[in-house]
Amino acid sequence: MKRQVSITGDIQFADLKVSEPAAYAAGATAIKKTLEHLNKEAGLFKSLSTLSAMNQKDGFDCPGCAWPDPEDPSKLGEYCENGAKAIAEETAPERADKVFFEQYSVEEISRWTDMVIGKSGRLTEPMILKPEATYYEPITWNDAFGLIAEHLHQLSSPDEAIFYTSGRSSNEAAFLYGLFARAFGTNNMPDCSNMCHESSGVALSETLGIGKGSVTLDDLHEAEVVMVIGQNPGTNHPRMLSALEKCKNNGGSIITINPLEEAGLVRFKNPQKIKGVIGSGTKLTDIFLQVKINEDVALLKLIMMRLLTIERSGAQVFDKEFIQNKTSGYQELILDLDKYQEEELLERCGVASNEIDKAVSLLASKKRIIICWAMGLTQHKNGVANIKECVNLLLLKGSIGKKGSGTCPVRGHSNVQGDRSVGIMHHVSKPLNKAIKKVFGFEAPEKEGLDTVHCIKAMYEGKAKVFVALGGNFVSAASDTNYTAKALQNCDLTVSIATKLNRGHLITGKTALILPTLGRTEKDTVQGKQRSVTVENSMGKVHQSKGARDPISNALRSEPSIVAQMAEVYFKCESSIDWLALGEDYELIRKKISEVYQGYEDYSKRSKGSGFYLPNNARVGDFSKLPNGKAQFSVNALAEHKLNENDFILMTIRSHDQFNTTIYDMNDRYRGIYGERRIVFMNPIDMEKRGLKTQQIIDLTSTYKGEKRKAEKFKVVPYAIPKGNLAAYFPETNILVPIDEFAKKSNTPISKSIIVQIEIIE
Ligand SMILES: Nc1nc2c(c(=O)[nH]1)N[C@H]1C(S)=C(S)[C@@H](COP(=O)(O)OP(=O)(O)OC[C@H]3O[C@@H](n4cnc5c(=O)[nH]c(N)nc54)[C@H](O)[C@@H]3O)O[C@H]1N2
Ligand SMILES: Nc1nc2c(c(=O)[nH]1)N[C@H]1C(S)=C(S)[C@@H](COP(=O)(O)OP(=O)(O)OC[C@H]3O[C@@H](n4cnc5c(=O)[nH]c(N)nc54)[C@H](O)[C@@H]3O)O[C@H]1N2
Ligand SMILES: [Mo]
Repeated sequence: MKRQVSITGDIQFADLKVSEPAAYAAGATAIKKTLEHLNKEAGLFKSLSTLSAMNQKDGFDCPGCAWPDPEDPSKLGEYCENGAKAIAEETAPERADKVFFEQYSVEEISRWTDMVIGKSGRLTEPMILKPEATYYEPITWNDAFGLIAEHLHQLSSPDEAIFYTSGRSSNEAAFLYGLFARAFGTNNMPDCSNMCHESSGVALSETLGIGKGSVTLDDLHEAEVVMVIGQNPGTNHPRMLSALEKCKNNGGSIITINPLEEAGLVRFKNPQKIKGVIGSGTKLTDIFLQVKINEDVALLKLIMMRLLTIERSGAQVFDKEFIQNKTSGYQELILDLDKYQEEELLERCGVASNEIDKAVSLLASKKRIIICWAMGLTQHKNGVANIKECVNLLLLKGSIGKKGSGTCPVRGHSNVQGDRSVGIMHHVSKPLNKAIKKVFGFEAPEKEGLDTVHCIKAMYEGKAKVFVALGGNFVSAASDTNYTAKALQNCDLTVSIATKLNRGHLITGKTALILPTLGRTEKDTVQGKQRSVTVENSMGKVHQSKGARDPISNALRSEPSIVAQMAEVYFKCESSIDWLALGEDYELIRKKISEVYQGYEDYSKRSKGSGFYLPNNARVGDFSKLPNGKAQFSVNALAEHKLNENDFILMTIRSHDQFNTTIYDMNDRYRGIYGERRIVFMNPIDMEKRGLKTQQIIDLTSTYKGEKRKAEKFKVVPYAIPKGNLAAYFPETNILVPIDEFAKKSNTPISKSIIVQIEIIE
């Protein structure tokens, strides 16, 4: 008997209210909403005292996004509405415990919405779902580790196991987890980056020699121009707005490139300042270029072509000396730009010519330029090309490796960058394997591992049988939900190390384990001593994080302890590594990290206080490790979409009330949406053309290679989005993304440019 679980939950519409999009972000409403949310979820008093420990020198790192804390240590303690929601979600008193699991079967829970599932509460003890069973039951930690070991030993090759990581882990846990996977014998280490900034990593490594951004927070304050492309910081990185405000106050200008005019980038009322709460706030965006979805390459080429025209007229707009000394490929880039006709590019990007001119004249006259971007650039078939065009523009201006200039891929999960830095990676790294041999005495595998998309395919095809997840909600976050669900259900065992219940615990392998772990906010104590972990922010700074509240259950274990115990039971005593010692003493883990990787010298000491920066060659303008010792210009093609007459391009985005697959609430305040998530934003002219009324219910379909996928029931909302473009929220729309449609080179699913059709049902 197969478990009858739902991948969407029952679809029922609530009362949708639509109002005008907001004219600014944050302000007094943000404070009010924060307090309302904290009061509802976690009890105001408890949360306020928890909040006050967040992002403090001796407190915990915000479990929300990866935006850095202010450089000035006296200013630590910054937080935002959505950081507060992340805390409230983790500290809410509800418990998905033994009693809860006795009451509800996985079949029943799966019919609930993602929000209701998440609100069931914190996981409090290890649970097992046995083959054929429909109810989870308790299992001891020892039995759980024994079962994992048994399954891993039964595999005919280590490559039949998969070790997924989501970016909320710590450096210590991630390092140990990667070490265990390699000691076990596989590089199958997909991580959430594969669905996120992988395109940035690939593009930046190839062009600048480091897969991370080059700027610091101070650079942002000092930039003359900040371009924000494909990013919605008002919702997803609210503290970035303070940095943009500072840049504006210092005389900087902001160019925004986005299919939507996001409120957070229009105007910002800083909730941490009296003036921000009662005043009119700071205007952020000076020039808004409303690009069509996935036409950023066309727009960036146009900008560069116009800069080139000015350069050719005799004015010096390019940094010739920098280009000469520090870069390679300039001639090829110019030849490529000369191939394009203005009209074609204008038509493709859909931006008015005079608006582009404004951006061009600003860029022509300034030197200190920073480009910030996020998922609007990475999650397309040509995601890597998008980012390489940004690098081209910066290189032309000599805006890399100098104060107030550079690349700023704004990372998502609070430690997604750190996980990567300490070894979560499906590619083989020869230097890493060599260091592992030297420090730990074993040969790490030399066969390339599988990333997220290819792991799913391997599970689907029966080539992988055990799936272990350090955090995350794989089934809902990944593409092609039906396919991914089948892939996971094909596994013999799925294991989730998690804080909260999610759909991933319901759509499982034949046997499933939930291993409950401590959250960021909780004290991690062993033998009366509190331990701290470390994380790396979006700008490459590593610092300490220490919990502030008592854990919700005494049965919880820390992520490093769980990984260490899993390894110990698997290897029994036949390992050159003392896993238990590492799992107990994080100082030891940090010592090992500093022996394996460069840049972590004196790790524990330096991570205290405001932390330390990791080495960054692009930041200091050192391109010696690249071909010819130079930063690389690149030639990139325009996006390719073959659209039929009735096709739209759909981007799947975040509402203001969610963190990835965790749904805090049903509103998207800045876009004027209240009470419902199953909506699709559409241009009013497109609605009229199809005779659609506001709130009419439609299905969204996508057909790739003859295979039709359907996401049912969305209410149409008229919105200022380019014609032919649509926007809807994920994870509800992941059903539409075919498993085989992903970015070239980075394999990131095309979550921001899915070709879809609409079917009118009511
Ligand atoms: N509160 C909260 N914070 C978060 C998260 C969250 O879910 N909630 N998620 C975290 C994670 S993991 C990540 S990766 C980040 C994500 O942060 P973002 O990347 O800001 O998140 P998205 O909602 O995916 O928004 C993408 C933006 O890109 C625009 N866009 C879409 N397609 C295109 C395009 O083709 N061209 C251009 N120029 N723009 C486009 C959209 O209109 C939207 O404004 O946020 C992190 N922080
Ligand atoms: N269509 C579409 N799909 C997308 C995206 C998109 O824009 N569009 N964005 C993609 C992006 S950018 C990302 S990063 C992925 C996110 O993919 P994931 O990282 O896999 O998903 P999350 O929703 O962040 O995971 C939430 C779960 O993590 C667990 N968790 C929370 N905190 C902790 C902790 O401290 N420790 C442990 N062990 N577990 C914890 C909780 O159980 C929670 O339910 O989704 C991707 N999917
Ligand atoms: Mo992400």
